[in-house]
Amino acid sequence: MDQSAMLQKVKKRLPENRYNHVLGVLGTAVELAKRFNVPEEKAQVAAILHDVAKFSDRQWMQSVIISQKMDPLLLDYHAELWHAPVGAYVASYEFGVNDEDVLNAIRYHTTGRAGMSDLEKIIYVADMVEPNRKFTGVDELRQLKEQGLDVMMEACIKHSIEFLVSKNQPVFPDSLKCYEYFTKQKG
Ligand code: DGI
Ligand code: FE
Ligand code: FE
Ligand code: FE
Repeated sequence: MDQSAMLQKVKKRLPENRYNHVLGVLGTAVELAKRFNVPEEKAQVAAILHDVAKFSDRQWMQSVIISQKMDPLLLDYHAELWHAPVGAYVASYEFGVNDEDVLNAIRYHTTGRAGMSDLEKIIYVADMVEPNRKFTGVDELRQLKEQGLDVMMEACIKHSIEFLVSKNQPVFPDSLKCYEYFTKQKG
């Protein structure tokens, strides 16, 4: 499927503000892909599809997690996390995506994980800093692109974990392992 067909199909599945977020992620991901030498086309497909399952039925997502043998721990955590791995499944089965790096970028865009590829990092940070995002501190995160993709990714995962902790929310282990991965490198 070509990218304009993908965009049309995604548009039909999402409310207008969520579709605008997808377009924001697309623009930011392309910019970061150019800057950090990641194939633009992979960044485009991952960005277009990253939230494809955001409005999927909860019961259905639960059944996909079980039938596809995804991490069962997901079911013990907030259902908001499910659209990322289920989105990778939809990208594969409904959109014909078979590039494993693109699928991983969709799969881990909400939690992050240890040992992310550059494409995974780009989608994670683009999701967080795209132009429609307005939270306190987002401009500082945007500026970190000048200091490199790892600096930007580390700051973004740290911000996400701090936000969850401040709201007394549980943090999914992949997010903690992602944080640990970056901080450990520096000893
Ligand atoms: O889908 P988006 O809104 O564009 O963004 P997202 O996929 O990064 O995150 C969706 C939500 O998931 C967001 O409100 C924060 C939440 N979230 C991310 N990581 C964790 C989490 N919630 C819990 N409980 N634990 C996590 O580790
Ligand atoms: Fe998402
Ligand atoms: Fe995110
Ligand atoms: Fe998103």
